[in-house]
Amino acid sequence: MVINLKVWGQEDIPLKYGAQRVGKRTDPAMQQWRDNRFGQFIHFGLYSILGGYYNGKCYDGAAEWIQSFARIPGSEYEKLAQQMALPEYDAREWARIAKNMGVKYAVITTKHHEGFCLWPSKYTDYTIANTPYGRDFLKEYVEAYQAEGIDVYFYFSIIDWHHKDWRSTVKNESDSLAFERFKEFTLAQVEELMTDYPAVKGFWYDGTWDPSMVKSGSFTYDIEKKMRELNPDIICGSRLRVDERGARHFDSNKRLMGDYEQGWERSLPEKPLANDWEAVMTIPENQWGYHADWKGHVKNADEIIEMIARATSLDGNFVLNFGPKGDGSIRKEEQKLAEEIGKWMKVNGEAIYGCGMASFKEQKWGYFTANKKENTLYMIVTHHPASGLLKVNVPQGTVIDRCMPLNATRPLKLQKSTKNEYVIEAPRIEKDGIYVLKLTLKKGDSVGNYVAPKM
Ligand code: JFZ
Repeated sequence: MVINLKVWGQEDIPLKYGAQRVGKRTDPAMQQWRDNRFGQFIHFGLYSILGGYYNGKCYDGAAEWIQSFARIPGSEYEKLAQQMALPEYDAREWARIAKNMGVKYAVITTKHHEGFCLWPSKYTDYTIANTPYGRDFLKEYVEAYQAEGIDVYFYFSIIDWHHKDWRSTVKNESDSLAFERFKEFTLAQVEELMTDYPAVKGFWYDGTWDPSMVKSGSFTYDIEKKMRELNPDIICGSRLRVDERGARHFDSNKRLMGDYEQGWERSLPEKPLANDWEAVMTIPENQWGYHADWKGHVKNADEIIEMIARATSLDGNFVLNFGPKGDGSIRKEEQKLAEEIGKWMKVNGEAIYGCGMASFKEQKWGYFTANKKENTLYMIVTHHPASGLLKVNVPQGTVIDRCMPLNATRPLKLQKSTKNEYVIEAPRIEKDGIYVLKLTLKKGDSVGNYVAPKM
């Protein structure tokens, strides 16, 4: 089942800046990342003030890219910092919304491509310190989320459109000197974030696709190394890394660079993967930062819950993006969705948190997930059959003792139809909703690819 990316018999290419570790991490910090399963992404920056509009014109591209799409001169764009007053920002309110939605971790844009820093960095003046708001936005955010028991991760863009030493391509000696200085600046900012916000669990890097990065060899290698020196528990996604041959995410020997595959952008894998992975998803189509006009399809709660279920059933994490408004408030549509998802997670979250892939054959009704520690199996039913009968194929010899809907108090009737199949009579429990059945197996039978300990 598991895809092995390494081609058999192929010699390794000697690499100086390839993967720094081979195989999945097994430490508790990484296990916590997996157990969390569901996270929130926040895109917030100066672009949030524009909301997709510049000089009265609407730009339909991703709102956080407006500086580039609308070709706004740096000297003009910079002035937005003077409008960053955040009258509605209340970090505790954001954290409550996230907690209520049921996320266990959150990723916040400390600095997006625009280069504006949400923390008072001592390495640039282009920060929250020099706005009417003035306070340390990031510190308030971290403390509020922490207080709700939500793990905090930092998004950090390597691309920095504002920094004088950033180069998209390195064409000559002077570019090369500038880019060296830029590397020092980036390392200093990462160290600053890790030192001043020691609660941070990991980094979600972005913006390493430009030719300057792809050709730089040691740049991203050194960042990863530095982070691990500062905190061996730190979790780093694969999008940071480029090896000296220009391979991204996976090095030239097909080994994942970083702790989890960070390439699942607005899509989920179809099959199990050999590595840890995380998918990030927008609520509208391709909008991360606040856009006043969401055009096209906007996802509904069940659509998102199904993706969370699918990610869990494939041993991956799922992160849902929010783009708060420039005044610091969270738009109504996002609040409503957060509430709907939260309502479901409160009843059914035990089929998600701490769960992963079960070695049971997928059925048309939805997704299996398993909690291997508890040896329980869950059926997340997204497609209730017209017959009201759910068929469950079990591995030879496996016995299901009990089938309990998570939103009811009485077990459902189980019928063993043939040697390896059970039929569950499941009247639609909650109209039009996704529901979860918890299956208890006979002692010693296994929910996953291991045999449960005998009790
Ligand atoms: C990047 C950013 O440019 C974007 O603004 C947003 O922050 C998003 C989360 O990340 O966009 C990407 C990055 C990688 C891919 C696609 C869009 N990719 O690998 O397909």
